[in-house]
Amino acid sequence: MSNKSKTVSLIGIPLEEGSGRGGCAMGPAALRIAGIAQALCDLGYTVEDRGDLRPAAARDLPEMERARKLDVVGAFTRAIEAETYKAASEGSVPVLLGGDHSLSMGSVSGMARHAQELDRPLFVLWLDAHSDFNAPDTSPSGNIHGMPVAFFCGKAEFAPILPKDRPFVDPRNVYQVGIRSVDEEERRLISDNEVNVFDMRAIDEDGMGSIIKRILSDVRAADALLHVSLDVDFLDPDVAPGVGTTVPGGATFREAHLIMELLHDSGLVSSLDLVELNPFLDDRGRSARVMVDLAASLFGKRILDRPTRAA
Ligand code: HAR
Ligand code: MN
Ligand code: MN
Ligand code: MN
Repeated sequence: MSNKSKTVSLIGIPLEEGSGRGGCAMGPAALRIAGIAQALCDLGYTVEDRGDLRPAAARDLPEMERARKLDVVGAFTRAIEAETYKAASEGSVPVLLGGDHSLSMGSVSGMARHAQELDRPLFVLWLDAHSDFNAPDTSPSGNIHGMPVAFFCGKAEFAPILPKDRPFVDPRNVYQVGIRSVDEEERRLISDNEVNVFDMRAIDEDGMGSIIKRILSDVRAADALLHVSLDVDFLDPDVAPGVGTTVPGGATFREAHLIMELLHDSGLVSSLDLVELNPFLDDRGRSARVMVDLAASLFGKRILDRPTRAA
């Protein structure tokens, strides 16, 4: 996206109940302290911080042993869906400051509603160690942050969180990159549903640049909106230790940085999640700063000017 005159809406999501442990609720504060607003201002955007969403737990949602804290996560899903949709409809780029990854149930659903109104498809780039395609009946943990992709693709129903007739994302329009931790039944689900998965082996064999360029050319060919969801654990734990579910062998800072620069050059990104940052587990704010730096690159920060090459 090209900066000047564009508005970016920061939406804080102090949600940790989807993750089964404490800490992610401090994520929005850490991202703000690490300078997310200033970094985007410096790039020429109008930055509007909409503060933190803090909905009351939904009393109509049942307790489910296989979907823990559904009343809290469901209430957030509704509030996030509405706020993301609203920001996008007003012409700004929603940036969700997480918060655990269950927040994407709301952000992606809100963008799907926006895309439907524009009569365009929504594609999702999922940068994560995990596929997050569990459903309550397949999840080994019952933690909802392992289920958002199945939810926004219409493949995991809990109890009626959002209207049944809402638009879903076609799983064939979901591209997962960095994957290296998939549960047994989840493996079958992502393959049956034809999710595009680029695991670490694919990255090592083909290179990050060529994979991302392929994905971006699919997005462009479909004239789609693109939502990017960046989980801290996409990165190697040496780069970003501030997350509850580290998995060794993750993306390097250079690979992540290249993705962000290619995304910026493409001009295709319409919304972004920054998720799973757990400041309680971080090392003197290092992971928070890495996330802000990557976001800045996605929004156009660059080291040198160079002629833009076709992606
Ligand atoms: N697959 C495991 C589960 O469903 C772990 C999911 C962990 N998810 C995240 N977000 N940390 O990617 O319980
Ligand atoms: Mn995740
Ligand atoms: Mn993850
Ligand atoms: Mn950069």
